[in-house]
Amino acid sequence: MSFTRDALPADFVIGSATAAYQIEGSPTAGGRGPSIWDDFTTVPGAIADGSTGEPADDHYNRAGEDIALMAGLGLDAYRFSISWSRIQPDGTGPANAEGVAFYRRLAEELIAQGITPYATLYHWDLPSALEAKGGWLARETADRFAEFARVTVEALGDLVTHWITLNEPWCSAFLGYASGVHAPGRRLGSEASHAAHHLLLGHGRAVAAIREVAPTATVGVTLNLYSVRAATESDADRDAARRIDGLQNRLFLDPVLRGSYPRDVLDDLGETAWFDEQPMTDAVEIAAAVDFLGINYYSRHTVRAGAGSDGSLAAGDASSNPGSEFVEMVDTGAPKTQMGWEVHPDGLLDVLRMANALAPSMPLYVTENGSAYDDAVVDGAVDDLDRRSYLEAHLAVCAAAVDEGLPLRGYFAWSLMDNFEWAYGYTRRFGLVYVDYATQQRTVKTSGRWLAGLLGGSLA
Ligand code: IFM
Repeated sequence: MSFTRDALPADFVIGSATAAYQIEGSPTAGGRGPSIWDDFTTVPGAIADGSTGEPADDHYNRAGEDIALMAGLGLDAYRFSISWSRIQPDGTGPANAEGVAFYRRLAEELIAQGITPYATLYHWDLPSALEAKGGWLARETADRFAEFARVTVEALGDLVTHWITLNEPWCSAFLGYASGVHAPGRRLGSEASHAAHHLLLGHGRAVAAIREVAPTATVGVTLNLYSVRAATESDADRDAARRIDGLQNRLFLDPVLRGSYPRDVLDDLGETAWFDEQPMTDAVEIAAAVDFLGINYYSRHTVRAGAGSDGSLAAGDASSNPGSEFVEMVDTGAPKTQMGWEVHPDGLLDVLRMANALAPSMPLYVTENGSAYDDAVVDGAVDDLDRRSYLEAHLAVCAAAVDEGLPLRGYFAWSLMDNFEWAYGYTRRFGLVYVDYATQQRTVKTSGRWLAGLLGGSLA
């Protein structure tokens, strides 16, 4: 296979993505307040290698060098996230000037290099002060998020015109509040769906706030979607697929794009009554018109009904799929990345079609797609052929999607550089650029060199 850029429209955006906590380091610099990830990383056993987000990639001090790398790669755009607690150290109030200054310098330098900034407002790092008040289980947090969106767009909206409210609210809600494998580490089972609702309400209110402050801004939200299929045609396995598709995809797609929750999923969760008690106007707010949908796609789920699907299993409180704990992921034997995630490029087409079926003219972006492999520097080079193939195969699917008529407008590789992979710490590398954490030396991997070749970049 040899993919070339002319397989995609000339205005198709190709960039890379990162997130604040995963790359910035410097957790107290410039008046930054603590976030739930600063707290969670101190919990014994929470992070595989006992690490924290300090120093990560020391990007807070090396942003100029990293933007030069992006320019060398030939990227059209860069998707980064804004640390809420750099802007509002306590999660509320006026913008912290030093935090704003950091992101203004970043955006100015990107623009100077011809790279369009795409900013995500919430990539999982809730200010600790808000978690102390209930975090995303508290309805009030939706208002705090809208306030954060407002002050941030007021401060940066002359430079940044592309905004993403939330990144992967499924992870924030269910990894954070159901299984507790992510911050804030709470294990509440189905009650995590209340966090999902408040995240979505926050999204809707943030969209409204951004529209007031910056009426011409382009605003979207990013969901992590999966291609889900049943292992067999049995009723039980098909029901397992319905449940996981429901929790992962429809619980988020439906309210954002159609203005209502899927009842079957609320029933699976045992939360229909709670959702029915919420103000009717919430649905309207959550369905605030967006300009695009961001989709993070990594893998496919093949599922079956495991032991306990007959109801004999007591509801577990530490599953990321509350109410459907008995559903098992099936190993199809297909190649996997170091995360254990099956490599299945065609699943990207499935999720693009899924979103398009719900909102036919909605512009779509792949806001993340990438792979972790156990990279090593050998003679000054990182020959990550698996990642290069993964990237090439998924870009080829993007071209097929565009050819099919899907309104796919761009693709962001996860990630620009190796970084703090949440509960896995630094044990998983997703970057196009290798980072030696001891020296902070960056080495562009073969995958990055391949992308630079595609994009006409000029690497040293
Ligand atoms: O590193 C994460 C990112 O923060 C969100 N999406 C998935 C990536 C890989 O796990």
